[in-house]
Amino acid sequence: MQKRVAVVGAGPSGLAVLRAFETARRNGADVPEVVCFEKQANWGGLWNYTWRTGLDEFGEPVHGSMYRYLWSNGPKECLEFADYSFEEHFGRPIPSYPPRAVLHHYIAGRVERSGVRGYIRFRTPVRRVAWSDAIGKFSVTVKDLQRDEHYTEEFDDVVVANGHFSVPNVPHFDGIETFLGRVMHAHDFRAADEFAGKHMLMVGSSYSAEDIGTQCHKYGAASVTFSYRTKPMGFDWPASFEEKPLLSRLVGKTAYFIDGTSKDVDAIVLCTGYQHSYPFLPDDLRLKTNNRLYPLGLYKGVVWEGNPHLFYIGMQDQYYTFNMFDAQAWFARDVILGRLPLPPAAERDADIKAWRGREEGLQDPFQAIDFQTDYVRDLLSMTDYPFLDVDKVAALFKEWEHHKVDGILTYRDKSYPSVLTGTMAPVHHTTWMKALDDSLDAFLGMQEAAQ
Ligand code: FAD
Ligand code: NA7
Repeated sequence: MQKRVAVVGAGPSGLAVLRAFETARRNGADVPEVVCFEKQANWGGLWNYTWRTGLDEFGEPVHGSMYRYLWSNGPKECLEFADYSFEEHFGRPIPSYPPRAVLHHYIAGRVERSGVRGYIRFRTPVRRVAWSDAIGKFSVTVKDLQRDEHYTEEFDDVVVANGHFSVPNVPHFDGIETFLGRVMHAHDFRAADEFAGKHMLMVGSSYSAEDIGTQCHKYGAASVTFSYRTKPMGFDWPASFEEKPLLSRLVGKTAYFIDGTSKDVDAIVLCTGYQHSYPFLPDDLRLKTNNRLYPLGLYKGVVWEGNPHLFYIGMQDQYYTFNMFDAQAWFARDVILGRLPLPPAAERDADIKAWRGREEGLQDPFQAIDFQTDYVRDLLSMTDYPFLDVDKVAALFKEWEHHKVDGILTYRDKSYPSVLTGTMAPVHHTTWMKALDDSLDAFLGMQEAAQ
């Protein structure tokens, strides 16, 4: 009987898996039947923007954490798929920092061309995955939201690709319940316009704080205060920005910080990260980790230590994204196809520990970039994924870090060469601070106007 593989989620990670199997199939391999369950109505994961927050029309938790006016926070040249360049997709070179809709178009374009949409059952969240030792298979229970019916099917392998930036981590601060303004987590942030003229407090000091804070400034916020727990971001912020240590309490509209200083604010965005959440998995199959470069329990960051028929894609903290998901997907595919025999459990464990040991010694973002570069290189060395010059990608990531330090409001105006084609990206003729329309038409139209 033909083997069956279930994929949970049709975001960039799940789509990478579909594409990996389809590539093998088209090259003549005997591949399993692959079924991808996706709870949203379309593919693209977080890149599939929704205006909704809280629960969707079926009462399901809204997956989307992306907001309007979101532009890529890293150069597109660092995430380019090795087998599908931006130039091929758009028919011409485009600037280095596209807005969300443009990246969604690119992700979707590749999978549309490979014809994998038919493998996806949309509007079908996975509810339960159970392993049976007796039959050596998983039973996967899902809900067809449109029919309002559950059903269960059996699979030989399961690939978990449901993302880990959707279930918010929401700490409590004294007085927050009586704060006289709006409070939300970054997961529910949708548009900066409503905060024009407001004094904003961002709790957190990572990507969401930086990006939502700068975006509020771009759309007219009166001031942006960041509150950090461990260390400040330390950028050379313009005058209306300020970094404060941890928030200790709120009284009325006043935020007090642990250094005794205070600031009156109108709204608070808790940019306090996300929880890994796999409610459909039992404890012995469930990854439990914080957001980090090398979670424990996954051989090569992909194969579940306790059951090598279970795979996780995209569960690391991410410098690399789309092309790393591809490298992981090709690896998982080849393990499933039996092309890559797994070493004994003790060797797998030692390999995990070695990577984790190195991760624990990382001192700065540059070392972290090298770490993830080596991780991707390791995966690529084991499969036939097209050549990707990860050293060039790493060099671009490091340049990007320097450009952020040079100007946190101007780094998106820079251009980088494609690692695949060598073509230098054109400069977008509107600087990021002035580019208020984030639509695909505006981005590509502006591009035409510039030529
Ligand atoms: P996701 O994109 O989260 O996709 C997971 C999919 O699984 C979703 O479609 C979801 O509906 C589905 N799903 C979830 N649960 C179930 C279930 N039980 N059953 C069935 N389906 C399910 N990366 C970049 O490269 N550049 C950026 O600029 C960038 N900006 C970001 C901004 C924000 C605000 C966030 C939150 C992330 C950003 N990222 C960025 C990182 C992002 O994680 C990746 O780009 C990418 O979306 C991860 O893909 P994924 O498929 O692993 O997860
Ligand atoms: P991250 O990168 O996981 O960062 C979470 C931030 O939240 C980080 O600065 C944490 O501080 C902070 N945090 C977490 N808990 C608390 C509490 N209790 N109090 C104060 N601060 C806290 O998540 P992001 O949302 O920024 O980024 C995730 C993805 O979204 C990323 O890939 C982006 O591209 C977009 P710490 O430094 O741990 O002290």
